Amino acid sequence: MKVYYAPNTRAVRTVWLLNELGMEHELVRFKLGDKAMRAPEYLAINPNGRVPTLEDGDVRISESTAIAQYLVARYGKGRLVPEVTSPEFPVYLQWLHYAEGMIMPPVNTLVVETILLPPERRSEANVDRARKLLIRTLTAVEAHLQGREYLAGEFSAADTVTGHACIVASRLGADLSALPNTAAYTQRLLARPALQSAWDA
Ligand SMILES: N[C@@H](CCC(=O)N[C@@H](CS)C(=O)NCC(=O)O)C(=O)O
Repeated sequence: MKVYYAPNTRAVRTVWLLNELGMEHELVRFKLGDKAMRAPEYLAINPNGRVPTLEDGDVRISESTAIAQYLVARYGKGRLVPEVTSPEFPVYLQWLHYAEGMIMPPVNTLVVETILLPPERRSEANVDRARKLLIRTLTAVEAHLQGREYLAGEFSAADTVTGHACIVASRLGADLSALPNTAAYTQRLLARPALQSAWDA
């Protein structure tokens, strides 16, 4: 099992889940901005030149949510995913996919507008709109977490994806002070050794 990884990226989700499952893996390390991520050798593996990519024998997947779904389906042995017949299963699917569908689009805008673009090309209007949208998407997480410790019953693969997105959003400046359930949730996740070692991998 090989993971193409860079620190502080969505690749943390994959390594976190592998750690939670206790699965051995090899890391191919990049740093964001490395020319090697756009080199023909890596583009042949991931045509977008992004991380994560998972290789498992002949299997190659490069969407972090799909990787999570694959790992628990193929190797979870029932762990980290609710039973298909359980009422928590559709809840799990909803929140597993929520990160890439809803939280990450405004996060991507904030990364571009506050980190990647040179100052003269940044737009305050884009930043304001992205911040408002991000808070709206996190407010839905907040309401869902009322009375819950995790997104879908017990800790699950959905937390390694959408929980990671909540942590990234707060690190990018999303103010969680009015979102106490989400703030407590991110602290709960950050206390997990499997996440700590994925972050420092
Ligand atoms: N939807 C993809 C997004 C992958 C993605 O955008 N990864 C970022 C890091 S979080 C990346 O590799 N960026 C490098 C670049 O754009 O050069 C996923 O969920 O895996």
